[in-house]
Amino acid sequence: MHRPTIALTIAGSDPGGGAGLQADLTTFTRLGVHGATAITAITVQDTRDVADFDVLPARRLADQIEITLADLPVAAIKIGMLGSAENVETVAAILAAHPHIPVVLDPVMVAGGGSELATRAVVDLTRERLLPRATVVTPNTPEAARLSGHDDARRWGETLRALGARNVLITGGDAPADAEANRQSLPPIVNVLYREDGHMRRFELPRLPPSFHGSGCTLAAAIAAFLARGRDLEPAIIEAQGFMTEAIATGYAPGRGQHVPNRLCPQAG
Ligand code: PXL
Repeated sequence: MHRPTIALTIAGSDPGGGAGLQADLTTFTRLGVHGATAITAITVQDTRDVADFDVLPARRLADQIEITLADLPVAAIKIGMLGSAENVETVAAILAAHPHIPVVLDPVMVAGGGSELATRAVVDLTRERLLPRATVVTPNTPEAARLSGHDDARRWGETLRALGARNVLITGGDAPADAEANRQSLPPIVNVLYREDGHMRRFELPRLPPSFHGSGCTLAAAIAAFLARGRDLEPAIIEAQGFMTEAIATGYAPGRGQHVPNRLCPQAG
């Protein structure tokens, strides 16, 4: 009996299928990985913005993760929106009992449309309790600033590593406000990896359209999928970025608002 590799996402639901849990699951599936899911929050949003969300009680989140880890051989975990300080604490406590599973931490703070998805307490506890457990943390630039507590972009990587993250991938996809008009002349996205051996590596990707939704989730989920499939971190990042490049190039707007990466794209690792 063939059993595919399994990855678990711990994330919030986006009913439109662009971001969050749905982005993770479609990415896992596209990359040949069976996706298990633990829901942290139920957002009410369309492709323009988040209207509201409910956070699941921490006990119910713990139940989902524990029953899954007791049953399935989960080879990697991706963490997205957690929704409450209690949920952060709960996930940290469970992960402490599973020290060998690689963890991709996407420190979700703000939705593509601008709504806040994390309180200050969530950010503070994520820094304290989850950063030290992450195989890699994948903040975009505003998230890197908030997590590291300062605005000096040259020191974000080193600060986050000093706070305990083994590897830090700072993603540069946040488009400037006038990006739509100037898309052709914009520089590429630069992602920077700060590695646990102290070295740094820059990656360039084609620029996104300005109003993109679910790209952070998709990249982090793709890294988790390749880690689950046994890649080392850097090859996993490179393959995940290759997948993203294709998904962005063929991205589409499924509704009246933002674009989403095309996770159905034909090329996949
Ligand atoms: O893209 C960040 C994100 C993560 N998780 C959920 C979201 C969003 C953005 O909207 O809704 C559930």
